[in-house]
Amino acid sequence: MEKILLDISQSLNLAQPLSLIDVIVLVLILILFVITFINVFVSDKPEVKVEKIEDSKAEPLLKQELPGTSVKGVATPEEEPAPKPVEKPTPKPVEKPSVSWDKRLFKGLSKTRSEIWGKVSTLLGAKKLDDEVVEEIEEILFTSDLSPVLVDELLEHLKSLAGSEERDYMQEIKEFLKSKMEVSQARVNTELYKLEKDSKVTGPKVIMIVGVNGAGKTTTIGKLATKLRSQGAEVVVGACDTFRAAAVEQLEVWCNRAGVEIVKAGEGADPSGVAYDAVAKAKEINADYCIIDTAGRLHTKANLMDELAKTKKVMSKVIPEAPHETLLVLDAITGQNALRQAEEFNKYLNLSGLIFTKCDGSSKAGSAVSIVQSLSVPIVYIGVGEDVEDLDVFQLDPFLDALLGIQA
Ligand SMILES: Nc1nc2c(ncn2[C@@H]2O[C@H](COP(=O)(O)OP(=O)(O)OP(=O)(O)O)[C@@H](O)[C@H]2O)c(=O)[nH]1
Ligand SMILES: [Mg+2]
Repeated sequence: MEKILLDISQSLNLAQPLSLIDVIVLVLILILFVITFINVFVSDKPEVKVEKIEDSKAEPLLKQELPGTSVKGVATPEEEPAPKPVEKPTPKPVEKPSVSWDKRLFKGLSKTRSEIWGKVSTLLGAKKLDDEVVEEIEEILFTSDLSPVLVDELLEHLKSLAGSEERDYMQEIKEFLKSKMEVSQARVNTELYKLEKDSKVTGPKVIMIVGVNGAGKTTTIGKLATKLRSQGAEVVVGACDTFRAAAVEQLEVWCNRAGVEIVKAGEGADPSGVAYDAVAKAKEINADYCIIDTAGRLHTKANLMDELAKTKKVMSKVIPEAPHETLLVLDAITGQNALRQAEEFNKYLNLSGLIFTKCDGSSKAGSAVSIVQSLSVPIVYIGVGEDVEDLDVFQLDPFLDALLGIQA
């Protein structure tokens, strides 16, 4: 060993021969050097690959790839603001309904039927109609969204029937409610509202849709446009909710799916101008329908209600009778407050009809009777869900049968 060390020292021309400790220290230094080299140059760090996106393609790429995926194609925050989250659910394509309208209506009204009218029916069927039973029925009916005046009237009516020959009380209740609505319902221009293949209207019929925020205006317009288009009608939709960009996007999705034309403007544009252009477009192409979407608003905000009245008025400059129909969308879940909304909208816009949406879920639907009766404005469409097929023309008898659980 000593000989080898002496030889190495001589061949390196060292002044002193290497000791064993010198060699160990040298070997350790060499190992340290090798480890450092491997760490710095050979380790496989993840590769960050940023591809530049063409301006016009930036948005779709960002939308598709941002949520927790690779960094491919991500622009810096300074260059590109993060896309706004899509607020509204994407509508489903129109399919042949697998469930009939009658069944949808019956299912939609199932909650109010079981919580209100089913209980009333049980009480009326099982016991004699004495004061105690009337009191129990009264308690239930006060949660039905029928106005207190109507509840009192109905109870008086039931009491007047007690003691006489055997009665079908649920049928009596139906006749009572029907009597409160049928005069107004008879005013519906059935030709215009029929959703049937052969119901062709002549010239553009302009339908203005109004209501408080979130009542279901845009969704209803999407469903209507889809249904009308699928019958071959030419439809133009006016996107007059210029308050939010997302509102136009939401309507555009529906219109693209339905294959109908949309007239729109940028965020913050004058809604009256859009309404004017939409009606003008409908006239120019001789469309069958022009449906005007509007921004939701509180019925108590006078300036916003005035703006709506202005939008309504401006359309008559293109077609003197336009809008032919001004329809208020009411969320049935709103209950008795819906009557206040309807009164205010009617004051500003002289409504020609109502659309009752969200009659499924937790709605009591009883407010429909009070509103139709006190405003003398009929319900023209009813919505019982989010699908296109969950909207149909309102018909009094099937509605009351489904509400009360009467087998037609
Ligand atoms: N369950 C149920 N949901 C509905 C019905 N109609 C509409 N909706 C839902 O209600 C929500 C609001 O609907 P929109 O059509 O955006 O309401 P809007 O009145 O246009 O709202 P704003 O434009 O914000 O005033 C959406 O999630 C719809 O899918 C219905 O009949 N039943
Ligand atoms: Mg809307």
